[in-house]
Amino acid sequence: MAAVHIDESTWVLVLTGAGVSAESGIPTFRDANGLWENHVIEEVASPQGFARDPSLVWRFYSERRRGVLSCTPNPSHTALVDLERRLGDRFLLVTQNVDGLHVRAGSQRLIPIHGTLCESKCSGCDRAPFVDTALYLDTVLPECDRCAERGQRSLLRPNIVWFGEVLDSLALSRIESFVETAAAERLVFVAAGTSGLVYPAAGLVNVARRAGAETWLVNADRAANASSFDHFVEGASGTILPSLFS
Ligand code: BV8
Repeated sequence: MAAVHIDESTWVLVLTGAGVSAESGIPTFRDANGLWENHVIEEVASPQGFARDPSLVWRFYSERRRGVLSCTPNPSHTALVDLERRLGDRFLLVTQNVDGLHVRAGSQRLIPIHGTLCESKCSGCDRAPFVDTALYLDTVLPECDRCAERGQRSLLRPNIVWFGEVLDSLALSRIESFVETAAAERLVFVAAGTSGLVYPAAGLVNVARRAGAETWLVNADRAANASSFDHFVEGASGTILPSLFS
């Protein structure tokens, strides 16, 4: 099988999507055909959806919290931890996944660009997001105690970047500076387990290409942006990633 050549001048930027958690038993968005309980996910995973029916949105995220808490990392995740330990500062992992499995596998040089499922934050104040594995399945929804101290009422929300919300600018600039530094030597970009449909994540391959990167797609099928990659390795990431890097 094709292998990504790694030497002392190689920097590796990895982007993962729901496909790398599929072998841990977490259904991908494509598996669900973009639906949940017959709701279009983009509508539930949006500020408008939360404003319209916060109980429904909390049910959606609470059921996913319950799901991920019973799952464990798979060889896709551990392969990326091994690569990080081998490359150190010359490695960066950007994930679209909110399931926390990369952290549980041991990844440290990690940017969760779409947030973290088992964290909550306030929809009304700028308190920092906090770990929260509670399930909110009934109509009594969690409220911010800090806002309450000020006599205000604000609902807590999952610490997730919803459709229509901008990504954290600090995260994006951290990615850009990694690409810029790496481009001075040799940059390899690998996207794994992603359909290449959601932006700006799906555009990362073009950012890497403009910096002269060698680009690889590891996916069970041809992603929407597959033509932007130099190499396409078709199959399960849990099988491919452990032996992809020479
Ligand atoms: C933004 C958290 C600027 C939620 C997620 C209209 C209005 C507003 C915005 C837009 C609009 N139209 C378009 C946009 C932009 C929008 C977008 O891209 N929409 C898409 C649907 C067209 N993007 C945004 O809104 C982003 N923000 O643009 O801000 C802005 C602001 C206002 C107005 C305009 C612009 C925010 C995007 C972040 C959304 N949040 N996650 C949650 O998780 O609940 S996205 C969510 O869906 C995931 O995080 C993930 O990113 C995405 C699903 O993608 P994948 O991870 O790729 O998963 P998928 O199931 O699709 O694919 C899995 C793949 O794995 C498959 O190809 C499969 O074959 C493969 N696979 C399966 N098993 C395996 C495997 N591969 C290997 N091995 C296996 N074993």
